[in-house]
Amino acid sequence: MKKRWHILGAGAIGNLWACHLTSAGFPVTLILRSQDKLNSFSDQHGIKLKEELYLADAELADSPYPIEQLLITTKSTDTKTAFNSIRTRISSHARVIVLQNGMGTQQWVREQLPSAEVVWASTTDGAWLKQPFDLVHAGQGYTRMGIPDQECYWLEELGNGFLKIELDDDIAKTLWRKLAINCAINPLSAHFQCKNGELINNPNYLVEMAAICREVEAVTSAAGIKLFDGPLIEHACQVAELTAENYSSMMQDVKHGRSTEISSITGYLCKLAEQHNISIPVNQKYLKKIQELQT
Ligand code: KPL
Repeated sequence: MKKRWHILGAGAIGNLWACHLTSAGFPVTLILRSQDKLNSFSDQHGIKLKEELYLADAELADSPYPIEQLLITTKSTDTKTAFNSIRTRISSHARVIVLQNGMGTQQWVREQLPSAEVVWASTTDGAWLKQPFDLVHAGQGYTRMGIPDQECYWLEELGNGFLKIELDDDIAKTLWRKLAINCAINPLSAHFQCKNGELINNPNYLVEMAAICREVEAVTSAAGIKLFDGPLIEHACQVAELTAENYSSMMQDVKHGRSTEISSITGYLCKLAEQHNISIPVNQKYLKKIQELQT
């Protein structure tokens, strides 16, 4: 019998991974936020995806069962509160995967669990929930995962479901690349309330995107991080083109009045810029604009 995975964060990616792990033969438990959510889960006992029902269990954070394997898919900005709500249940030698946008929380989780194996992960899969536990896998991507400067043999066990998984021996760089692209696309699309594709079709937006990219490169090169071979703006434009018809996660959060991940995306970059004494006024401007929308 394979060991159970607990999933903290039952948004679209958490649901998608619950289906993947179930299809790979793991028992899965979703840790839900409220009794209402738990009641609505209990009606179907699983997650619907493409006419199939993937059976899983669900519980609240205060359930007594110990956690040996934990996948964290909360929004990066919710991580600390969610983690603290189950902290006493997590075994000190647990296997943990942190699969999120943004940066900062991966290091934080590792510090909280010094004897655990904490894997960092980044995905390009696209998914959304039609309603709770009724999932659409909108874009087949891949998930890269690894532990910085360490091998992790058990990750191979995870590859038998339907998602594409790649072991990454430079996961910190992968997360940086994702962060750089998110800095370029997310705040602009959220501010202008537009699809990703409009950022490259509207010359005024493109000028802003290019300025953001130059600032990101100034910070990463001061911090000794090599992003891409070519300029960041080229990669950001490629992603905007490939996802032209999509609304970024931040644009959707703003549209629905939800909190955004700006503090662990542009906010993380701005903190690093400050440490290196680099001025990044365009990123600062959008950090402030998006923060203002949330207050
Ligand atoms: O990761 C994304 C997001 O929306 O958060 C991008 C790459 C911008 C695709 O929309």
